[in-house]
Amino acid sequence: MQTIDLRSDTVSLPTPEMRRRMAEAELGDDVYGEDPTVNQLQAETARLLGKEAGLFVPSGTMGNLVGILAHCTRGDEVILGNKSHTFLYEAGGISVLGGVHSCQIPNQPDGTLLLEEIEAAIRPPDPHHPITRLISIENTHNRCGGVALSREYTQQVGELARQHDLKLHLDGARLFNAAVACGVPAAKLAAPADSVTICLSKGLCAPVGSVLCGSQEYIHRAHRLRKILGGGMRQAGVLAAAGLVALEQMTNRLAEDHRRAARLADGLSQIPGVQFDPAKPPTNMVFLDLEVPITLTAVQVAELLKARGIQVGVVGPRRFRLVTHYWIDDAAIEQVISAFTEIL
Ligand code: TLP
Repeated sequence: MQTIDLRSDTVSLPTPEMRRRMAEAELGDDVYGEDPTVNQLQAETARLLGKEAGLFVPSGTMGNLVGILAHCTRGDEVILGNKSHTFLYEAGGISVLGGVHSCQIPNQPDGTLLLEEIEAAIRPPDPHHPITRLISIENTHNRCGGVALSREYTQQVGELARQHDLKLHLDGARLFNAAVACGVPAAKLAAPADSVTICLSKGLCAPVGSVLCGSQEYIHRAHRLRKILGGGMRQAGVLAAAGLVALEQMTNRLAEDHRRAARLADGLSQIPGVQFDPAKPPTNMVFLDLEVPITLTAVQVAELLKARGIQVGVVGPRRFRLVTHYWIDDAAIEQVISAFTEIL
């Protein structure tokens, strides 16, 4: 039985073209800066995001960690959302390894942080306090349902950061999804940020890797931090080759995943007791809750779905996350709707 895996877009396998380019990639030792394919990926990502330089890292988690540590030193503070991936799901790395304190502000349902709340969180110069150094935002925002932050909002946060002499980091793990949803190039969404991490291995299907981008000088610092963390890779061009295909061929098709997420929500909305939060999937994520008259728990439903070859993310006692990606086609969406309908 072929599995329909909606747990995350991270489960997406590389495309045949990626496997071919990986096999044929020109390689060198990237710790010496000599892997031409890695260099090409870094330059191409930086160009697409309108930044001076890029750094290939093994994961989005390392991209954010290196990205934040390249701005902050021990005792500095980053202002971030209480639902941000960095705060919730990166094992506290910025504190554990960098001694960076975090100030968590409530994420609004649309993924934003209120500007007045950011401003109020900026510390006065007082030896009792950590030193506010950085603001970090996320686009699309995972735990807020895959919502995209607008260009205007990001600009406002960027202006606020500059007014207070702070830096802005953007966790753009799914920035290309946001670009599609907002109808603007990714570079425009990244422009107000001093640094941005994008992931190649989520909706873009590459097997491994993220790229952190920023100024030359910033990436120079980040490069050293990546080495400290053990992220200096050798013939990494074999991975970067897939990343190049991701940038060339996969960013332009993400609207398909968004369309399928919308169809999935539409089909599931016919089932009494199924509720959506947000009400309409903004990008490739569908968050749904089981309400009365449904009595089954999310775990029970997930088991019944699994027996039918469907895997979903359980993110609460009565809550699921379903993520569409390249390997989920229209037929799979209809199959998932039918399976949920039968079970519930
Ligand atoms: N998110 C994963 C899980 O960790 C939750 C997922 O399945 O969505 N930033 C954002 C916004 C992310 O969603 C993720 C991964 C990361 C960073 C980290 O990327 P990786 O998994 O490559 O370290």
